[in-house]
Amino acid sequence: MSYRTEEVAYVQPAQPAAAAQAAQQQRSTAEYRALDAAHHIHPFSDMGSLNRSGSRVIVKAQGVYLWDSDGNKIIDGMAGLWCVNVGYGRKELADAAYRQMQELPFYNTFFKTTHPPVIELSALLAELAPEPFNHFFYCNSGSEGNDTVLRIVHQYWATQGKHSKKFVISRKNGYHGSTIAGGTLGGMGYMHEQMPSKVENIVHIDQPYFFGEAEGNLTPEEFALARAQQLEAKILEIGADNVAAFIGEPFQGAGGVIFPASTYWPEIQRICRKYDILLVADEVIGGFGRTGEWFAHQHFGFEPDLITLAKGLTSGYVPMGAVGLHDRVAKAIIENGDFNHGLTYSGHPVAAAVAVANLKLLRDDKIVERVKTDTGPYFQKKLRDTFANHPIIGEISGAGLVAGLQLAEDPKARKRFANGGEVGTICRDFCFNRNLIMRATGDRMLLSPPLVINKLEIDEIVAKAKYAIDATAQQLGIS
Ligand code: PXG
Repeated sequence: MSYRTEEVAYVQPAQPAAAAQAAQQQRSTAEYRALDAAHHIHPFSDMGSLNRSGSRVIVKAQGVYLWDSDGNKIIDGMAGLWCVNVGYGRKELADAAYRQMQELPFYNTFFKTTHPPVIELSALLAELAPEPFNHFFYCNSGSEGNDTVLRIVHQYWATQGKHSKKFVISRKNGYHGSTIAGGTLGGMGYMHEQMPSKVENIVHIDQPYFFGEAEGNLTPEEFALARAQQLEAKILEIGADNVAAFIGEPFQGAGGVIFPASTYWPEIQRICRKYDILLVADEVIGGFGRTGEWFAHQHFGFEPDLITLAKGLTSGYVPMGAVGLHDRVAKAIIENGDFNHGLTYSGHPVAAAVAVANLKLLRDDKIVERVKTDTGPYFQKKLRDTFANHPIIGEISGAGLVAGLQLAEDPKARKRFANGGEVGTICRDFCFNRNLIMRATGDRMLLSPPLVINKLEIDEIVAKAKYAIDATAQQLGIS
């Protein structure tokens, strides 16, 4: 029996029948596609090619399943875009939004005003986050969260009289969003190439990607330590008096679910403390239960000075981002006059009300706890058992309900495919045909399902992933 039982109140009853769904739909798939192609520019897309092939039109969702406009039922192995932690169709969140829209749909938090939802949310976050995080600044996305991080870091060092601390060190193949600041912080070359300009004073060190980048006979622990020590070398190169912060995702999400060995983060923390540099954990994907801990930095055992939050904060039901400030940073910001940063929708009441309902579900339904003790270990074991000695799987990374599957030409020799991106796309297309959403990033296949997933649904995802990876190997002539 699944723990996500029938008493859960969904917004809409399931209607898997294609005919029933078609009756509800406003337009045919062909009409949707034509209008979409005519008027909608998608993010991160080659629109010419997409318009020729046509988008998949998703029309509704419930639990861990999506339905497209042709009535196909699809299992969502990516929780939307790493965000629908409580699963789709939770009435509690819809009710919270509806009530709040009637009561107070909007008021700002500038000019000496506040409102109950943002107060409740801040108090609840302080309760759920580790002890030194008691203050939160709000925005609308993870990208804006990281822009805000840069503003707070800068203001913090100004209050300390250390005006030369301007450099922020980040990592290649990290992802921190797509605003100019987020994109500069991220280490994605293909994004940098298309930016009109970059934010000044941001530099990158190498990522702790053992499978792809370790040379010689280094163990994962030795390699992770060496990669962490690149931070020290970079600080010494720039001069500690000029370095303000280091930012990293506890595990890289969009970069391929890259989990550093246990030696990495303690060393990063040691270096940051030694040279008096703020340590920022971008928890946009890792936060709110993904690894089985409330925050991914707790999984890796380190204490950041700032945390960036978004996605799972509202389970994606409405947009919201935030930055959590360690007490010592918060104190400096609070006690030193104006902080000239804010957005119209900072602490938006509807988003805040939805976030509160979402966080209470994660806590009171013991969703995060179950990821840690039950479904997370089950998912990890199932994947590792299923793909042990698979001819094209080189490693499985992850913890809790997030995993990366490395496609490899020769797994034992850690030899990647020369055309890894193409192999990933082949595999992704097989998933698509089996109605599984599994993301391909280059030659790594990624899974990050809703945290309410039950064991039967995990079995379904893993079986479909196995089919897709077997089919990929077969197409490549590898067995
Ligand atoms: N930080 C991290 C760690 C992220 O993963 C952002 C910041 C930016 O958040 P917003 O809300 O501004 O998008 C993200 C976003 C992918 C993918 O393909 C990942 C993200 C966004 C879009 C696509 O894996 N992560």
